Amino acid sequence: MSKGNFELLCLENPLLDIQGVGDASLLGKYGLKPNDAILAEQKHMGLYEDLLQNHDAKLIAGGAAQNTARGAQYMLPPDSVIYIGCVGKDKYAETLQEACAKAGLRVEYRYDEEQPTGRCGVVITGHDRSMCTDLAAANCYKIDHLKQPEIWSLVEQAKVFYVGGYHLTVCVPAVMALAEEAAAKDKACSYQQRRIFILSLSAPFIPQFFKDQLDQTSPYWDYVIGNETEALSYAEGHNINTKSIPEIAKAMASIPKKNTKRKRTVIITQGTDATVVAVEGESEVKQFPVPAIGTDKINDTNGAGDAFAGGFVAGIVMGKPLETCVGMGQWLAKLSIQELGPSYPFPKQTY
Ligand code: 26A
Repeated sequence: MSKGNFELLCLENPLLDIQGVGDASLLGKYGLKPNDAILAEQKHMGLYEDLLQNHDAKLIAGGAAQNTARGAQYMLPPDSVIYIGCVGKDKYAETLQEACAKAGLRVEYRYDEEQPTGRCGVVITGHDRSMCTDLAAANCYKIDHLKQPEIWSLVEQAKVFYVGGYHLTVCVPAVMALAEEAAAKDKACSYQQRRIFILSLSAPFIPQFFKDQLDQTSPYWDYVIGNETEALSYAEGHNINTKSIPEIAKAMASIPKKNTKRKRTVIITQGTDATVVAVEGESEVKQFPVPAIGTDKINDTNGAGDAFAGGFVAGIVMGKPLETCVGMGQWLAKLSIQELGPSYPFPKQTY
């Protein structure tokens, strides 16, 4: 396979997942919902030790967009994907680096001097996963790092940017620098150069509590990816008065856009229900059924959405048609839910 040229650059929060199987009483103890993603408060800080000591928790490389980046690299030629974020100078960072190296993902971390690497406590109950994140060093990403000449040159050579919406809690200037870079290059260069900005909605709390930050980015979305709960949360905060996912997708596709040369595409996954895709200016919203999988084959759903995004974005980088990109996303998600946590099978399978 020929090598890539780091066409895809991803930005977000590198985290180590501390994942264990729990029950209603563990969720209750920390006030967690069965299927959610939240930022940890003081009352959650005992969860991590609790998972490790009492729930046989495993340490697995996580961080939503880092999972997506590993997933995209899984499907692309070597040297296709770079991931950027902030970690501490500790063992957890080494674990993350090893996992990324194994996946062939190039990371360009900022190392914080004081904070430890971020952790995400993941409580698995059946096919649900509850995530509680202590960002720590991941919260210390700085635009100065992105603007360092050796990092910025990687930005300049990339063709596609993928930003996890979770990063809107951390460093909006870095997100906006990538968004503007994508739009600017499209203006200056020929259309074929395909500088594309993709954002993931990440979690319902992002449209809810980081609405202003998210709204700054929306004119730049060439693609926006989310699941049904995130779409509903977006609709609620944006006067989209419907609970119909296709209608919400359509409304999101029609938000005014900076780069008018490329139509916006909105992709909403719905677990085992069909993936909904709306394209700006098209009246028909497409639905792509999800290939079935026996429930006995599901290990856990942690990272399923990230894997979908990884496969989808790999398709975009390869310049594949929309239906192929969706198929690639669904395929990778199906592989990932059969693994422990946000992981992909080795030896590698091919699409
Ligand atoms: C800012 N927050 C809350 C987060 C995250 C996060 N990644 C970045 N920022 N909260 C959970 N995750 C990651 O989501 C993956 C599953 O989709 C977890 O680390 C997990 O691997």
